[in-house]
Amino acid sequence: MPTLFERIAAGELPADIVYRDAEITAFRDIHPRAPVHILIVPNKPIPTANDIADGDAALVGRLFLVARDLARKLGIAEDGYRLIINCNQNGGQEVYHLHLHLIGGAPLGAMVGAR
Ligand code: DGP
Repeated sequence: MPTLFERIAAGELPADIVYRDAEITAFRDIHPRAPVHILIVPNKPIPTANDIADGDAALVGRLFLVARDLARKLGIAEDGYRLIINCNQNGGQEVYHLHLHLIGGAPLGAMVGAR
């Protein structure tokens, strides 16, 4: 059963795609937490950060390069932004397909919410 994000990457489900190549797709988060909120995903399913294999090093590195380029393209690079990967229950992960959140366009406040 393909994951939600695998289906978006394959073009089977609609999304506001901002970048796509053979390995990586980036699209706007459906529930944005800031003026810019992009999800950058590998096209192949890697469920969580725990499941990143040694052989995925270049692919995971490229997620960050795409984030860097999108931050510039979307005009948030200079003011700054946050990159987040949530893992499993305590990390608040909702979709079990690895994704890098690129969030910016406004001051983001504390790194982690108050307890
Ligand atoms: P996380 O908690 O790290 O697993 O974040 C999952 C994010 O995915 C959350 O911010 C909302 C977003 N999301 C969930 N379903 C969809 C969808 O169908 N389309 C889009 N564009 N984003 C989605």
